[in-house]
Parts: sequence; structure tokens; C-alpha cells
Amino acid sequence: MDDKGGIESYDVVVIGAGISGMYALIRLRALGFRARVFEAGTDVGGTWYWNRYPGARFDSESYSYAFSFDPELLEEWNWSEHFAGQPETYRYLRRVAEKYDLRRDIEFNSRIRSLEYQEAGQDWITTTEAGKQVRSRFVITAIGILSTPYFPPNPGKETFKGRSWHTSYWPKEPVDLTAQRVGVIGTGATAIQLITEISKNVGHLTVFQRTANFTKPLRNQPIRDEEQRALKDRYPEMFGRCKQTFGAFIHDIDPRSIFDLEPAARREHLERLWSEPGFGFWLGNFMDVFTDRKAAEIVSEFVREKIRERVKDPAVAAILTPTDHPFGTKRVPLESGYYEAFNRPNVELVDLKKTPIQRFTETGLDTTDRSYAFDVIIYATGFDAVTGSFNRMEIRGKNGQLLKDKWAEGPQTVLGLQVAGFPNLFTVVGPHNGAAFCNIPRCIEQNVDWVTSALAHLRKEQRRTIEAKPDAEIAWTEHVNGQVEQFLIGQIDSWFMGANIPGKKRGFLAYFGGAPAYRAHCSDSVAKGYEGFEIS
Ligand code: NA7
Repeated sequence: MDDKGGIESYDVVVIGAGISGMYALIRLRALGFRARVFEAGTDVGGTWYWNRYPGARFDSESYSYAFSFDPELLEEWNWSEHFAGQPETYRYLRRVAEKYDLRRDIEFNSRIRSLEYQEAGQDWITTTEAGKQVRSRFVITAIGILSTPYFPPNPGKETFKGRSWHTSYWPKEPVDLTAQRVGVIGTGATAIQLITEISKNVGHLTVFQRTANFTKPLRNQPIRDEEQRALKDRYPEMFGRCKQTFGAFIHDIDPRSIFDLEPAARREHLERLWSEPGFGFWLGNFMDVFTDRKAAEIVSEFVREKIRERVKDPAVAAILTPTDHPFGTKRVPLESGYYEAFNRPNVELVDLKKTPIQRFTETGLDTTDRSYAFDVIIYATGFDAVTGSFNRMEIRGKNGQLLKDKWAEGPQTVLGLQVAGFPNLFTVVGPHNGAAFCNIPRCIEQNVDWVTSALAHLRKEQRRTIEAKPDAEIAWTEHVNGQVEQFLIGQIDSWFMGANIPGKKRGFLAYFGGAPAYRAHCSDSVAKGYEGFEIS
């Protein structure tokens, strides 16, 4: 460790020890860079470290989600289920950390407070919440897209005398809810997994729903011993397929129009997709379901029927049936008995559209209709997605400019990887990056490979800095925003649009051109001598 200004010095600082940060460390080491990783949690795993709520599990096929870069690891690891639960995924990531001895380069319990670019030395000073500082030429943010929990703004939260937490801060010690009165706020992907699981063993559960979601049965199964070999033999083919598909899943959008099929054939096709496991009903549906309200309405009505069939009380079914947005325009939660939870006598549903929450109280919460008393309140209220985790750090680039100020009207980036005015800072899985709408490890590997190759390129060319060019930044930002306008997802309120956070500038936070197109943009830039970036 060099010691220029009395502080530790590295080639690269990586923020976050989730899937991105872990892979970044592996690649950086392999390329001979001295890297230091800072992680807010006490262990590796990122999303799978924090989100340990009951029912947390993959919606991607386990084998399609795992790291693909190490054949030995692929051979060694047996997934027990087609869609593994959080404990297994966390175990897997711990195994990766152990195999690569990652922990020796990771500082845990170290949330980053600020990043400051030093123009004189052309390097970055990273400061933790505890005040530790390190210097590095490069910084890679590997902070995830759903890592800043969001809490509803109603007053009185701190007055509640029972226990309460956000799903992504689920206690590490076992929580016994069997005799408890529990309130869950939210009915997004997280809540849907959680409610299904805890409803099986809770005293009384009250679910507060603001907006009903379209869902799809997950249809999880154990992986039988005799299937393991066949799955492993198919890894190259499967990862090859993930390289071709829009979202890097094993499912791909059907290029046909839903109107190409007569109603009977269409119904049969939808039933078949519905009966399959995973995201096929969403990401394997017809192309115009994503672009045309009439096409989306056919699928929406199909799903509504399925919901009505499963909920015994028609009044409850009506609340659970989405009517205010088309199917597929929000992230479709996959469920395993969600609707049946509401058939249980100890589970109650409150429609916040009719009776909104007014305040939290010492004993629970008040809606406009009545007071509810709880022992436990669980916030399944989502995240300040994608940009939220950037905004809670003080990131200062050239001329002391704050990234938060630069992005006040929405993110501006080149390829979702760099920002003009912030040299040598890389935003892996950042805003406007293809990885933000993706079977995420597939895109993480691409992102990290791109960034680490860029660093190796700079070293080889004996250059010190790489920075997004302002004109390329305008072009990429316009491309991302223009792109999504063709799709219904850009017209609906969701966390993808930043619309779940009051006061947040509305705008698409991911990239909706598809993973293959995104990769092509990244490769093209390199082929043209890092077009869009200033190397000096
Ligand atoms: P989501 O999908 O953002 O869901 C959050 C839920 O919380 C959703 O039902 C919200 O209702 C609800 N919410 C948010 N704020 C409030 C307030 N103020 N009052 C009542 N209800 C509220 O987050 P998840 O954690 O479920 O999933 C995030 C991603 O993780 C998911 O997309 C997967 O990729 C994995 P709303 O719909 O806004 O009316």
C-alpha cells in the first residue's frame, strides 16, 4: 500500500460486496490491480445478504442466475430447486467468497459517506461513515439497484411501541410470528413472497394494499438428482441463450402479435405459457403486449380471471384484481400461493385506495376508516431504486460538482457506466445501464468485464483517466428516454420510472433496448477506440 497523503492507496476502490462487487474483485485481482472493497453489511451477498425475509427467493431459474465465468464452480454447485430460496443463494455467494478468498480484500461494516475527485492527483478519496479514508485512481460503484429502502412518509413511525422493520432489514435472529398481530404494508414482489410465507404461521395478518399487482405462478420444483447432470451439461447452451434474449433470461419475447392468433389458439397459447415455470408468461409473451394497450388488455383480463378463480370472497378478489395498469408494465411478481393466503380466516386485506393510512401510532396505525393494533409492522414498501443509493452518498466530481445535483433532473450517463465530470468513476449496474433491466448476474458479468478491460486498456496505453464525453452523454440519455417511449412500461408509474418516490423526477431508470442491444453498444464503443469516452 502506497502512502501519498498519509492514507491507504489502491488502484481501485469498489463499493459493495454483492454479486457485482464480488465479481469486480475477482476480475481486478486477475488483472493484477490492487483493489479494496467497502461493504455496509457484515458479509458478502448484497441483495441476498439484506433481503432475508421469509419467502425471499429467485424469480430467475437458479442455474441461469449463477456466475457463469468459472466452470469449476458451475460443476461444483448443485442448486436444490429450480428457483432457489434466499438462504441457498446466500450460501452460494458465501461459497464463492470462500473459494476466491475474497474477504481479505473487503472491509465490512463500512458504509461509504463520500467520494471526492481530486483534480490535482487525478484520483478519488473515499470516506466511510466511520471516517476512514482511502485514495484510489479508480472507483467502481457496485451498489445495486434496490438497496436504499423506502418508508412511507406518514407521521408517527417512531412512536410505534411494537417491533417494526423494512423487509430488507429483516432481523438476523429467528422471528416467531405465531402469536403475533402483524401488519404488512405493500403488495409488491417482496410483499407477495413474504405474505404467502408468513400467512402460514401467523397469529393475525393485516395486509395494506395501495395498488393491486399482476402476478404469475412461479411453479417452483426441487431439482432431482438425475436432473443435475443434464442441467450442468446444458450450461454452455443455456448461457448462450441468455446472451440472445431481451432480458438475458432463458425466456424470450415472442416476436409475433397477439392478434396473429385466433382467439381460441391465443387462449391455448396463453394457457400454455401460464402453466410453465418462471417469467415465460411475462418475458416470453407476444411483443405487442409490451407496446399496445389492446394487446396488453387481453393478457391483463386473462390474469384477472385467474385471480378471481382463486380468491373465495369476491369483494377481496376485486381488491386484489389490478385495473389501473396493463399487465407487464411493472415488474411481474411470481407467486406460490399468494391468493390462497387471503382465503385464510386470520388474513385480512385493507384497500388503501379507499382508506389511506393517516398516521402511525403507539399501538399500530390509523387509516381514514379506523385504528389497527399490531405487535409487528413490516414495511414492504420498496426502494428508492437505482439512483437512491447514489444520492445518499456525497459524490463530488470535477469542480466539486455533486452527482446528486447533476442528476436532479434525471440520470445522465454514457452507457450507464460513466458520467461526464466524474473521471475514473464507473457505475456498474447504474442508471440507464442494460443491467438494470436484466437477469442481473448475466449483465453484471458483462458490465464488470467491460469496466475491468477499460482499466487494463488504460494501463497498457499508459493513460490516467477515462471520462464520459458530454455530447455522448446527451446522446445516450436521449436514446434511453426515446427508446422506452415505444413501450407501455414508460407510460406507467413504477419504480422503473422513479414514480414510487414522492418528489423524485419521473424518468426511466433502466435501459429498455434489451441486453443484446446494450452489449452491442458497449462493444461498439470499444471497437471504435472507446467512442463516447475521453481517454487522457
Ligand atoms: P415495490 O415493487 O416497489 O413495492 C412496494 C409496495 O409498497 C407497493 O405495493 C407499493 O404500493 C407499496 N407502497 C409504497 N409506498 C407506500 C405508501 N406510502 N403507502 C402504502 N403502500 C406503499 O417493492 P418490492 O420490494 O416489492 O419489490 C422491488 C423489486 O425487488 C421487485 O420489482 C423485484 O425486482 C425485486 P404502490 O404500488 O406504490 O401503490
